[in-house]
Amino acid sequence: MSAIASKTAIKYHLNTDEIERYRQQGFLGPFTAFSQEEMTPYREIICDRVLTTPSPFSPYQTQMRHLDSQTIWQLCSTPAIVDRLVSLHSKDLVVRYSHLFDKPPAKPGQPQEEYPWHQDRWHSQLEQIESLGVWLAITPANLENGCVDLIPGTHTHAIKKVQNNNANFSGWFGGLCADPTAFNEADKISMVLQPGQFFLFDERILHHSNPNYSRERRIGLTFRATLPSVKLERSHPVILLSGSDRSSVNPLIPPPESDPHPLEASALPDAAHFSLEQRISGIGWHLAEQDNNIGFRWMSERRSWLDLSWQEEGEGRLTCQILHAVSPEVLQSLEIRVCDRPVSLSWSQSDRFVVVETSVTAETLQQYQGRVRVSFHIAQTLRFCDLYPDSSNDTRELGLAIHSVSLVRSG
Ligand SMILES: O=C(O)CCC(=O)C(=O)O
Repeated sequence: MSAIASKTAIKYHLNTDEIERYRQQGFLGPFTAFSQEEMTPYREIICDRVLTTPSPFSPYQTQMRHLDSQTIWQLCSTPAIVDRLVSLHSKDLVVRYSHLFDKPPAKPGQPQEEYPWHQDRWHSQLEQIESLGVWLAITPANLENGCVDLIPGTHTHAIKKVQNNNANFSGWFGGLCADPTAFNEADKISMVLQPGQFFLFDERILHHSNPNYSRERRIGLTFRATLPSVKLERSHPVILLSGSDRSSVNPLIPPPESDPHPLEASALPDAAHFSLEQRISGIGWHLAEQDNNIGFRWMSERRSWLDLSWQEEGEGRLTCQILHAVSPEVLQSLEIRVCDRPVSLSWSQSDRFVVVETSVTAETLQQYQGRVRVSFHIAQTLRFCDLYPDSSNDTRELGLAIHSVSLVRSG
């Protein structure tokens, strides 16, 4: 792998006033990287092929997609963004993280997706802040659909975080938000953006976004660029954005050359026996793990699903082996749906597993033509670090750990 990114002359310099403003405010923009027309095909690929497929490097389909989607990489590496990052920071830069913030329209009677006031430093273990943030609008981002709000100047100091049980606050923040007495919300600047526009921000800036009160989803791509010599806390690979990497402290991989594809029904794993350590076509799962040679995946969400190939006719018998549950209550709350229809479960215990079984009608199984979707629904996810504060630093949201799913013809 070449440790030198191909590069032409810098075209989109920031001037000294802009650099000074960035240093003082902790953010800068909006700038335009793409026209709205140019964004249309990018948005389609993101919605159809990226947000519908699992991320090979994260339990969340929204994260680290610059590593497996050429479209996401093209957006991150466009000169209008890279040149400005370079003129702010350094000519040697890698991308260490990306996240598609896909905010659905708020539904009446359900918690609304609001990102509380926070500093990204909370999530980052980097010793020094050597990290630049970019937020690029994939759809419009405005006051109605919850664009990002920022408080100028808050990047210079750490703001205390406090517990907040506001049901609207996104699970990404573990019930925490910035101490509301530590800043004045009236100072906020709202980043209203058209698709293709972006802003730059310091990872420590205090920011937030409201629920989406429009009828369309609001999608933004955010990523972090850092110096190649910053050793990352996780062993994720990085991709060179600009300049060269002489330090080799992180695994360096080349940019992706294609986009992921949801599997065709014929390419899906056979429903007769699917072990969750295999590549999964589905959403809401942590990366595969092993416990005493038994492969499994934890559910990362309250609804996790997978698709399997079903070429049979007639009724089927579905069996699922559950290896662990984050709590007995979470296990008891399990509902399974097959092709979006609830099924009634019978429960038993084998030596290692809790086994749930059900029969599924032929009509249900024929619904998706060759594909059967099995979805697991639980009342909540929990974190071991909250359940066992003295003995666990596992901060992942967890539900059930599933070992296998099997669907065979029964009639
Ligand atoms: O997209 C949003 O609404 C929030 C973004 C955010 O919190 C972040 O990029 O850290």
